[in-house]
Amino acid sequence: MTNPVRYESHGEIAVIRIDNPPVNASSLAVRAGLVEAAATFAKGPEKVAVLMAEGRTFIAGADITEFGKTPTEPYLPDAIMALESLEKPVVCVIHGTALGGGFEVALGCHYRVMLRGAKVGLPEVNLGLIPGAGGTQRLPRLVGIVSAADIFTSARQVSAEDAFALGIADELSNADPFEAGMEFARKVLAEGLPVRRLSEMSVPPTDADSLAALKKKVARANPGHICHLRAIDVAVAGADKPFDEAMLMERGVFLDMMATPQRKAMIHAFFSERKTAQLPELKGVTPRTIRHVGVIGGGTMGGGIAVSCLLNGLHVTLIERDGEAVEKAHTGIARTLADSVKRGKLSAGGRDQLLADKLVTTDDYEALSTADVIIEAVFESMDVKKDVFTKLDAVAKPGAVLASNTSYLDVDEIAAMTSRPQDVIGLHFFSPAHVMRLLEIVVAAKTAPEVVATGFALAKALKKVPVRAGVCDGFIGNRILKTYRTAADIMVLEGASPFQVDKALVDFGFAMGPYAVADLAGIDIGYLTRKRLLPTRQKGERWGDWGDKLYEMGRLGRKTGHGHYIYDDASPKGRPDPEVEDIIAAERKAKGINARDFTDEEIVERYMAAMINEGAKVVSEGIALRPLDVDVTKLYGYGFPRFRGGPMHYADHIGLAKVLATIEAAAKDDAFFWQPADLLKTLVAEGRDFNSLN
Ligand code: T1G
Repeated sequence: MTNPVRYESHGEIAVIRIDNPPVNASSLAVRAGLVEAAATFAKGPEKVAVLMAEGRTFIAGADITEFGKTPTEPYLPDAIMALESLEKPVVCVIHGTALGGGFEVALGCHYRVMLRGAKVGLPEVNLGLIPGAGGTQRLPRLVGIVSAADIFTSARQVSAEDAFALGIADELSNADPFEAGMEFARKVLAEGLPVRRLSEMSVPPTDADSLAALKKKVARANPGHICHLRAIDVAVAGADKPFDEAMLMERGVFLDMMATPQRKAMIHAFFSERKTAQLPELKGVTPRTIRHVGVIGGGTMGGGIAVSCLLNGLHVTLIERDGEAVEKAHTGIARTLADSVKRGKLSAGGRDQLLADKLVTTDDYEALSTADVIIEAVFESMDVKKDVFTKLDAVAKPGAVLASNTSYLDVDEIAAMTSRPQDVIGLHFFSPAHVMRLLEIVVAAKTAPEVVATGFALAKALKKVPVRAGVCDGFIGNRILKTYRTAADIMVLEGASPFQVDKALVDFGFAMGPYAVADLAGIDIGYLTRKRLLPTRQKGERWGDWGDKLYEMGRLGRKTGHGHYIYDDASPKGRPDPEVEDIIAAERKAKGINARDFTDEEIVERYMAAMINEGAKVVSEGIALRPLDVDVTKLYGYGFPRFRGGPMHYADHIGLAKVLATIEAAAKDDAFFWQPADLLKTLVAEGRDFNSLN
């Protein structure tokens, strides 16, 4: 184990330099190195020490790859105490992102210098944990419980300027980490600044109302999660205890959280979203340069894609069919950018500059002749798309990537409309395109590897989470959605209320149930999908028709104030419409179905079994490369609860045999719909899980 911590003597100043790429995670070697460096400094002639890191960031946190393994000493709290208990001052220099354990190390030092642009944070709750190396005990002693709790329950990154205003940073610097540290160390020597231990400070008084309000906000923002409130509770409990006792309390809660399925699920999500771009087919493949993006269609999707590109520094040429539509598209983009200004994500000057220098809206396809990537986002009709791609083939420069934002149509068929199928790919954005992080990269049969690589490069440029998908109806996300939505419809036909289904799934952790989602997306979307699929329906197949009835009644959901739910001033978030129950009861009667009761547990079991089963089929067919690609798709595009890790991770958690048993039991009522995937049966027979395929 090479020592990633180096000790240097510069006269009266010691420099402790961490070098543990890629993010200086506080691995066992780093922790041991810090303890050793502290001991060397204690015995050495130097009067002040600078703690800094090499590379792009100070310590970015505990080494997540060590989680789940047997903890090894020195533990991080002990390494931090070895620094804090020194009798000579230690100055920590923060650059990049000092997160989690990294920030906790900085809090154990006596002074903190931050480079401008650096950030600190305690994002442990994003991993199902709480700060476990003093973050819930030292930070409150510095900024008070409410400010500290806001930081460690929001997982937000605090800018250097804000950290300075809070007293977290003692100095801001534009120098490099070494120079910044040496300069402050010289100040410590010149002014005789003493050691200053947060563990010896008292927690400032806490305003009870502010704390109560924060707890209420945190609980509402993180339904189903356990770690956020546990973090606040242990900060409160430790505030008036001796520090050593407080630290033992924090460690106890930290180890509790480490043992939870939520922690395992959220670590799975953390690494999975980074693995989706790690594909053998991309090894050694150079993406094409992307500076100028063309967008065809300035509606909701096209406008959102244009805004996403503009906000990430790309030039955009947006095409609409005529002058009026061009004007409308431009106005829509300006309005969305204005919202970004309101939310503080963009300055007003920045918005004006984007509109003036980076955006062209026109009805002239010739303006696309220099575009590197052109994304079609027109009406979901194959004829319309074929017309667009025929025009693109004529004007786009050689090597331009021609992409369709289609959400389910056959990209091979679209590619065949051009003389350059190798340059055609699917880039399926999710609405709103400038907010939703998922990007399905749909690889057609003839798509060239560098075009795939360019799709992934565009995703990175737009800060999206890319998932590679094969060509089928609905690719990964919408194909699986159709299946579990049908499972819900069948349960409603068999006796469950749509409102009971929605509530059971919200209690499971979804942000919304399928019928609230249908109202949000528009009942007309479901109506058109059912009409499109009608010719493919097979004997024995069952589906719900009440959505067509609502459509014919003009009840299109939120946009008309009436769908499954009624949306009005009295109930802006919607209240169940009892008339929908009558419409469904009439449909059951017409179809000769005798309604039965469902428990919430059975609703969740069947809904999840359908999702998992289709996910297994999607992996078997190579539409998704691995189960983790299905998990990431559902987590980032469909509101799957992150603390459950995604449907395939959840299946491993409850056991694949249980999933198969649910499907086989349900098949007694409907053998057509409930057909267990071969992969699921194989894995159960072999005693393996989905993670064995990741
Ligand atoms: N441990 C191990 N590996 C890590 C890591 C970590 N903490 N963070 C990142 N990596 C790897 C990542 O897998 C990828 O590897 C590479 O570094 C670049 O990451 C005791 C218990 C720091 C903002 O939650 O938020 O401290 O794929 O692609 O976009 O209280 O990484 O290249 O092989 O994300 O520039 C708390 C998690 C831990 C921070 C950089 N810390 N990391 O983003 O690069 S818990 C975190 C991030 C803790 C203490 C508790 C980001 C980043 P590979 P990347 P990036």
